[in-house]
Amino acid sequence: MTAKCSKDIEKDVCELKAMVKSQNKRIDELIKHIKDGCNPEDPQELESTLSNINPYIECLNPDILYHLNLDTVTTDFPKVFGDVRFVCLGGTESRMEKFANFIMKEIGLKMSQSVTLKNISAEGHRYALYKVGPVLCASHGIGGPSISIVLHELIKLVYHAKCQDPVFFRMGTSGGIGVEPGTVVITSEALDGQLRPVHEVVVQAQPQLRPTTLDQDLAKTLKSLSNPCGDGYDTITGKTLCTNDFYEGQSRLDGAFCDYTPEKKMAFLEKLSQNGIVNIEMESTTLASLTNQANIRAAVVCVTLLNRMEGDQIDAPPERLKGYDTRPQILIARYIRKVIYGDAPGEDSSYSCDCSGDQN
Ligand code: R2B
Ligand code: URA
Repeated sequence: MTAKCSKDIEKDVCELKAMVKSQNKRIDELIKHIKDGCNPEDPQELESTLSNINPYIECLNPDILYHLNLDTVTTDFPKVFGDVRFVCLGGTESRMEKFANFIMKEIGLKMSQSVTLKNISAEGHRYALYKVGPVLCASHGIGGPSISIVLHELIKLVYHAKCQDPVFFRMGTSGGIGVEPGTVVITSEALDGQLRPVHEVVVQAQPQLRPTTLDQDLAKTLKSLSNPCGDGYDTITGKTLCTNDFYEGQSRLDGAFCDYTPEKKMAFLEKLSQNGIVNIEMESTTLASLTNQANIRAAVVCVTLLNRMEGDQIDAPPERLKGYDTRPQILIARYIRKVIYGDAPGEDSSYSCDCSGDQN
């Protein structure tokens, strides 16, 4: 080994030691700050705070969370995931990887520069999953069926891990109804394609209608963390229409098929607006109903990419779309910091990312 080489190794070891020391210090602080979290004395003794969970799960050993590439025998869930307090979901893998790196900085966790965050579910080849201290970041794909599968498995994950009162968020994109593109919408009520506040699940050939109740206090707290003057864009609360299709389901004129007139399209959007609907997306009813069923607090925060009253195509320049994409993430990061550290609104660092502008 040359002198230069051993010097380099010494430097790396030094850097790693410093990094581990600072991380340990931060983790100690986090544990201290997390108010209603796990009992640090004995996390294994806690009970899950979830309700209505499938009783047959107890008979599974292992329980295989197939799409997340995890199972309860090879992973000690309470040990690995027991500290999770926030589960953040977004459409694409790359958005969630960027959010994971962003939230790591926001909550003050550090990693060596030569290390990258690991996608825990990479081998499942379906969804991405990152863990950053008390924050789990997962991708959910497009539409109800896709988010439903990952939610079943994430809910089982936090159940097996005995996480204490985890909060779930969807951070996404949407089409606005009569609002300025770039507006952030916190969903007050999620309605399905027939404008009902339900999520229809067909079980053994029978349709079941499940309520899409979202936590109103959580929505209010999120709203209170917005800062329209400082942010430079509006954050509003309103109803969200959740459809099973991006084109005909959202009354677009630019799908492969369209059997209605432009007048009918506009009449439908007007009807939505009159019902208090301010945006349209594709996952909110599923997220709301599954979390509601498990007694999990949840919120949906989506940025609008366009005003559907003015068109159907998403034609904003990529740079602008990239900026829009970060807005829900900034709000959710403020919430997480507030819960962990008690930050006052507006104390966060702003998020500028060099990301590739994924949408959904
Ligand atoms: C918003 O954007 C996606 C469609 O482009 C969908 O996942 C959604 O809800
Ligand atoms: N996502 C949707 O579902 N609809 C839009 O118009 C934009 C994003």
